[in-house]
Amino acid sequence: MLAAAGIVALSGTAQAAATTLGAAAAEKGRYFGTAVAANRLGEADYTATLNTEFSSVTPENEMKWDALEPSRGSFSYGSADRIVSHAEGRGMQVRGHTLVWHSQLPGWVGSLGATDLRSAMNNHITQVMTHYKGRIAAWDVVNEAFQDGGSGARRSSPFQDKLGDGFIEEAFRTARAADPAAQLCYNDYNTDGANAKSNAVYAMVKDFKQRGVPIDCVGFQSHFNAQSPVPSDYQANLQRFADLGVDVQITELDIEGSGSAQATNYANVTKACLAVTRCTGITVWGVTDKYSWRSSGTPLLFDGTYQKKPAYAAVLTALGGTPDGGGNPPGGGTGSCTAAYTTTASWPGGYNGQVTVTAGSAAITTWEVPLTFTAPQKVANSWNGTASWDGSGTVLTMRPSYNGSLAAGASTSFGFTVTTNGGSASPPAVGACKVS
Ligand code: G2I
Repeated sequence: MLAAAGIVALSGTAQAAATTLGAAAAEKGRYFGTAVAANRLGEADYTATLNTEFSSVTPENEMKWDALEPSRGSFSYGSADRIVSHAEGRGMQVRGHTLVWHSQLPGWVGSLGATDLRSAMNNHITQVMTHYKGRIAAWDVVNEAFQDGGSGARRSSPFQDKLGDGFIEEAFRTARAADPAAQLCYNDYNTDGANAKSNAVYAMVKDFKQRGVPIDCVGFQSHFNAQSPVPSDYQANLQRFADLGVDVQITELDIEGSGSAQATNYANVTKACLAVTRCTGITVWGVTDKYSWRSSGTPLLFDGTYQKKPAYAAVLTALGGTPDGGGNPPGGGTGSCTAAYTTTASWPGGYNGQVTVTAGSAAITTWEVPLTFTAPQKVANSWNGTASWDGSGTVLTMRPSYNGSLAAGASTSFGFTVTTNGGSASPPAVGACKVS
């Protein structure tokens, strides 16, 4: 039944360009993520933008040591769990950030002697990774362990100072044992071009690969501004790491500035990732300028009122998508469409729904249909469309997953499976089909 519904033929042959960052990145085999703060998830515009545009999340502060293990052996997962469940409910992946870092470290860690510190570090990694086992795509196992400047030396930290250089290797080995399914990353800043610091990280990764120390990926934070611009060898630097046999990811991208200068920088970073086969995804360090850790530099893709900035359009275009002109909701398409709903199967506790989208008297290139579900219903699965949820988690907007073109009068269908979740089995309210 599902298989039959999944192969409904689409008319037309041209591929409709994706209209969101996540969908456009997916067409390139990559994710597009953002840092998320748990205490903003109640803000409707924040969550709507998150749910519509992004396919991966990184908790901005909620998985740091001070948040998760504020006192020794006592773990508090509440805020981090909220982000992980939000992501899982919407098919987004999660980057875990971060297990071992000199900053946001509770005071008790720094006062331990070497033996206790070693066991506290390994215990922290094991407990946290076990709590989230199988649910985190990639972990920043060790963050920012190297000094800035020309020395290429390790940064002083309780771990470095008391356990020596071997702490990084030990952390990665412990991490692999705790969740073998998670990608294990080393993450740092000012390593975005070739320099003494990135050369030192490169040497470490090369050594790890040669000796079989488990490492799968290197994160390039990519915090840029006038003093720290996008390096001209950005792509080459990503490539040399990838050539060591690790994935590379852009993990905390933000670029201070505005207008076309900012847009050009963002486009260049995006193109660099696309040009490196093993660059598997991009994460920007926040949804909106107003909550950025450096908001005065307006470094993100959405402004303080969640309007798309020129940088947004530049990234979307670089990913092969089509900006909708900055409006929200999108508009400006020509032609018209209608949407007709049928329940194709039902059983105690669930039903399958199907919506047929039909173009009006002119050909259309893409469409969207909003569906409002009755809480606590959940959409377990959908096919033949790209689903995005609004902030409240009740309105699902379906768009074409691949080819949105319909000739005049032609139809296509998408479908979904709903679980009633103990509530009513009423079908969704189907909003107007819109050409976008
Ligand atoms: O500094 C930018 C990033 C550099 N790489 C590692 C990232 O983890 C780091 O993120 C920032 C967060 O964006 C900030 O939000 O890390 C900062 C801490 O080092 C975060 O700032 C902290 C403030 O220092 C705290 O006072 C505040 O309570 O954010 C906390 C939560 O808002």
